[in-house]
Amino acid sequence: MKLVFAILSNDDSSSVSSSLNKAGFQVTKLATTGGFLRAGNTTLICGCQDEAKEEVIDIIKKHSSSRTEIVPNMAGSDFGHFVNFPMEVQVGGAVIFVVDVEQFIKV
Ligand code: 2BA
Repeated sequence: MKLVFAILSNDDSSSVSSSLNKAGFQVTKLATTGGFLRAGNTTLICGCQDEAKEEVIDIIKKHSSSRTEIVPNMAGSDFGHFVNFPMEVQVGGAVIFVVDVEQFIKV
């Protein structure tokens, strides 16, 4: 058995966890914070059979793949006005750890 930890953007967490559920995998969702940016992210924990590991990773990849989005960016001008310069930012992506499970017990 494997335990898959996926650290991903909060924006992608619902789509990833519901897709895992639909495919028959159980998921635990933790509200976490990145140590570097100190921004909120989501950590999903998913226990699965060894042979299902690739399917779990594929679902996570599919629903959290890195992409660019245009976001509004207000900048002050020399004339005291604020000007809107939309900018492209990289969002999404996931950091995935897969570990072996020694025992899985439900009591
Ligand atoms: P990523 O490498 O994509 O990491 C996204 C988040 O995944 C991290 O958030 C952290 O919560 C988790 N994570 C990544 N690698 C990990 C590991 N080996 N062990 C445990 N958790 C891990 P943040 O720590 O807030 O980092 C956000 C982004 O800032 C990182 O994106 C990376 O692009 C950059 N970054 C992180 N540490 C950095 C550093 N020391 N110097 C420069 N850039 C850094």
